[in-house]
Amino acid sequence: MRIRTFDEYQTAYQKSVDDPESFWAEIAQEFQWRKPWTKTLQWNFDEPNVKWFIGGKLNITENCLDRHLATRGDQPAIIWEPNDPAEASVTLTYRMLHDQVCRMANVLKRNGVVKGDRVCVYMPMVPELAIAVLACARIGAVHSVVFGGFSAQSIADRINDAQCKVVITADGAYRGNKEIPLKGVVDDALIGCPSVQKVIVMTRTRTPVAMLKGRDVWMEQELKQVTAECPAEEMDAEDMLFILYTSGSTGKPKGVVHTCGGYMVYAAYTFQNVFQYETTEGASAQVHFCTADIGWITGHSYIVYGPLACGATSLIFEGVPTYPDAGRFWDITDKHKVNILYTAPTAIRSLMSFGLEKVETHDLSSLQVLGSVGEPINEEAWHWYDDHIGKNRCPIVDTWWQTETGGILISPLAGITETKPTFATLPLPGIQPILVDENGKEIEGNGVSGNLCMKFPWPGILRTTYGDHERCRQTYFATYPGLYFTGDGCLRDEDGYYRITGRVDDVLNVSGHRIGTAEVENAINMHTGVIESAVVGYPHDIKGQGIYAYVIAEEQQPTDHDAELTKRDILATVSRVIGPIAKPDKIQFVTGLPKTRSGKIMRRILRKIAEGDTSNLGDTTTLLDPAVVDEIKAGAI
Ligand code: 6R9
Repeated sequence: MRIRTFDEYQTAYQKSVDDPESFWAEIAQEFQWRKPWTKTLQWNFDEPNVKWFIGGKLNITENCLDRHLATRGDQPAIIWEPNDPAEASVTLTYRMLHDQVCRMANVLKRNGVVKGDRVCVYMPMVPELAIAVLACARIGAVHSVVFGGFSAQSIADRINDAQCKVVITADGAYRGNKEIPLKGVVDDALIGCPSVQKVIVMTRTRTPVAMLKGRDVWMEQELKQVTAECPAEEMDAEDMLFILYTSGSTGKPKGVVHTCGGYMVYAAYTFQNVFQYETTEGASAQVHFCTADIGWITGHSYIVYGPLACGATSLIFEGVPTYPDAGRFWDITDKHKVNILYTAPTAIRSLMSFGLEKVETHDLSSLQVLGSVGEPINEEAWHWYDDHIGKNRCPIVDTWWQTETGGILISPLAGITETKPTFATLPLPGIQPILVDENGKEIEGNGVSGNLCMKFPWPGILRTTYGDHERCRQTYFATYPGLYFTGDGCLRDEDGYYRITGRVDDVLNVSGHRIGTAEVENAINMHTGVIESAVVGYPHDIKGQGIYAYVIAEEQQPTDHDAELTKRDILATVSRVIGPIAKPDKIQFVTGLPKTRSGKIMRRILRKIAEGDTSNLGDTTTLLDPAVVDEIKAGAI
């Protein structure tokens, strides 16, 4: 499964196109299956219906844990670095992790969880989060991890959509100098979640929490009641492994569904090859540090499943890049001799702004590979990363992919593919990108740009959106019939290299987090006194994109002081409804929005104004009331 040269890449790529089934079958054979599959692939993108390794039986935790015990039982599987550098870090070997996952799985069973049940996980970035996720997989329960920054309302929506039976959480979380009362947030959420029968609470911050008799149990006490004996449940390759909610251009976030067999094969294959992870055994195993939160797909695939399936050592960091100071990543790199660092452009840009002093005081010589993910990386950040972190000796892999794709689709292979700043470069074996114009017509050749689609399935592609298959079809497979539409715009240069230019739909990418403009608008509109709003993105130096909200308020002539207070209230409302990550950076009060005669908001115009580019707003004659444009221009922030 391991590619070592560019020639091998080209051969593998060609084979994956000529004969995808035998290509993937060969790779899948390297895993541990209880029963082999009878048919490798069955698919159509019309319904859509995609199935890989049909009839195959396995348990992903046997592949991530049990099968490593004989050869690397004493190798660190997880290294945990706490938020506070003064607190001791924790190392869990494969044997210890196996033991703890089995115990936690037994705790779930004790609390009534059976195969197929959905379990919501709302936890800090502690080893117990990875353990909870794997414990679900061990017994065939479906995990739905919700990022610790989401609000009670967002948790409730996700729990209700998936009808979760159990929630796993902690009393609180440390993030930088903040303490977040996770259990309190869960309590608020659960007021409206009748499906939840049990809440398992880990202690982390030991903040006082309400513990409801009959519903809430302490994780530590439960763990005392169980053994470390827990045979893995036999799963079908196409049984659901997890649901992960992500934002789209309309409505509420949708639950992207990944299944056991294909996801495992794809996460592991891409981890191994993109980062060129050396699976030398024992204490000298390479240390992989992915800075994402396990609440996002990057954490699922490249902190938990991909690395563990490959027998790697994965570092979990609880805190933030700037606490206690902006040298924290470099401190961790030095302390744990990190070999692979995988982070987001927004973090790089933020750390750049603190200057080199925090970098140069640390030994970064252990680094061998650098990765980037989540949003387009700008040239300046790419070079800073290359010059000052990698010291021009570490290949940078700019990895493009999505929650829906399960793993990386377009990326260099570290040290193998020649890189080019800001380019995700070439498709991985098995990936067949195609650029299309507005009408779905293929744009052939090089030196072209268009909307990025995929014309053939890979094992990690989403199977459905939970409880609403039609929505999955509509969102990804209906825009261009016969193709999977990514929602991204893309350029293919003269060398056939791909550069992702950003979303072409109404999805924002703020600090690498996906947020739908409609979601933010709905939240703003829930604020009393707001009549209507329109939200667009604008270029932001650190976050990549900032959120710009145009708001029509009932009170049309407020004093500056009142307007300021209302803005703060709107921010508080958005925080409550979605979470702090969705708070607009700028709010402009307007008396009207540019709408077409059919009532559609012309976001193109609002985007231009938000970008500060008002010289050429294009055709505004089709607007219902062209005068509002001048007013908005005049009041732009
Ligand atoms: C993995 C992840 C997906 C969206 C995607 C695209 C953007 C991700 C990128 C990138 C340019 C990269 N994106 N990686 N854009 N270059 N290397 O981030 O998943 O949260 O679902 O976001 O992020 O716009 O469509 P997700």
